[in-house]
Amino acid sequence: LQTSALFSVMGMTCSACAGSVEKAIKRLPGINEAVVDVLNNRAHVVFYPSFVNEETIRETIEDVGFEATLLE
Ligand code: 9UX
Repeated sequence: LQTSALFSVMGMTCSACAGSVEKAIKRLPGINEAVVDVLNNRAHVVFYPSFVNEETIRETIEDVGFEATLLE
């Protein structure tokens, strides 16, 4: 079964930023979809919780250089 998470991502100033966040998330195991919205500072991720969890995704976004908070 898959689940989804919504993150606040602060510090993205261009669409290439959003692209690099999406790419990093999609490199993780168990990711079905990642959509990063630079205008609204959000990342929506659909994933399989047996392979990856919210905190790993959050830390991955931070590793790219942005401040990420799990919203829901
Ligand atoms: Mo976006 Mo470019 O914030 O280096 S500005 S990727």
